[in-house]
Amino acid sequence: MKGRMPIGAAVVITSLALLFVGLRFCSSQDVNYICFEAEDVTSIEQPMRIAKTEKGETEKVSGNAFIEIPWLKKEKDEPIGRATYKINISQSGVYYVWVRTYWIHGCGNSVAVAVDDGRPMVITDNTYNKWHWPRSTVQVKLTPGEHTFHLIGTEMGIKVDQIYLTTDRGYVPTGVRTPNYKVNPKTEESKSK
Ligand SMILES: [Ca+2]
Repeated sequence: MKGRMPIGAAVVITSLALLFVGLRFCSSQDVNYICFEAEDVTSIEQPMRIAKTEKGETEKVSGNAFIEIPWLKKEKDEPIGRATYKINISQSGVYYVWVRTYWIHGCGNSVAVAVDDGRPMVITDNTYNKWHWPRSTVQVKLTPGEHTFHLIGTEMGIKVDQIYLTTDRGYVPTGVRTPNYKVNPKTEESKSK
């Protein structure tokens, strides 16, 4: 028996080794995310439009601007706008999609998102008169390279401040997030000049 490791110790060491490998594996699969301003559009179709925050508004809005669909008279089934964003993904993976929204009531509490030619998926909840991130079950599989993200109007009276795509399944954004991505970097530069 001399020189042999007790079974208990071997199990512990093996478990620790597996845990270590597991942690290494997890850390090598870096969480990737992109967060950008909803108003930083590549293109936008009316009546969806870019709006600025007004003086006296108490809740913080990132970039002091957002996308909105105003209330208007429209024909049934008439499109109510769409914003598109050219985004560059560096790491492939399943991305969980979040949008920071403001709903006024139950007749204006949804927006749809789609990526490339994918089907639109609706994000909605019942939190009103407050900027928030509705709990989202939207996920998209993305490959590295350029993709087109679509924000599609489904109801009027809605606002969208920020968009957040993350490979971290458990992540839940809160408040205003710091954007780490510019859809139109040149436009931003020329604006600041
Ligand atoms: Ca914004």
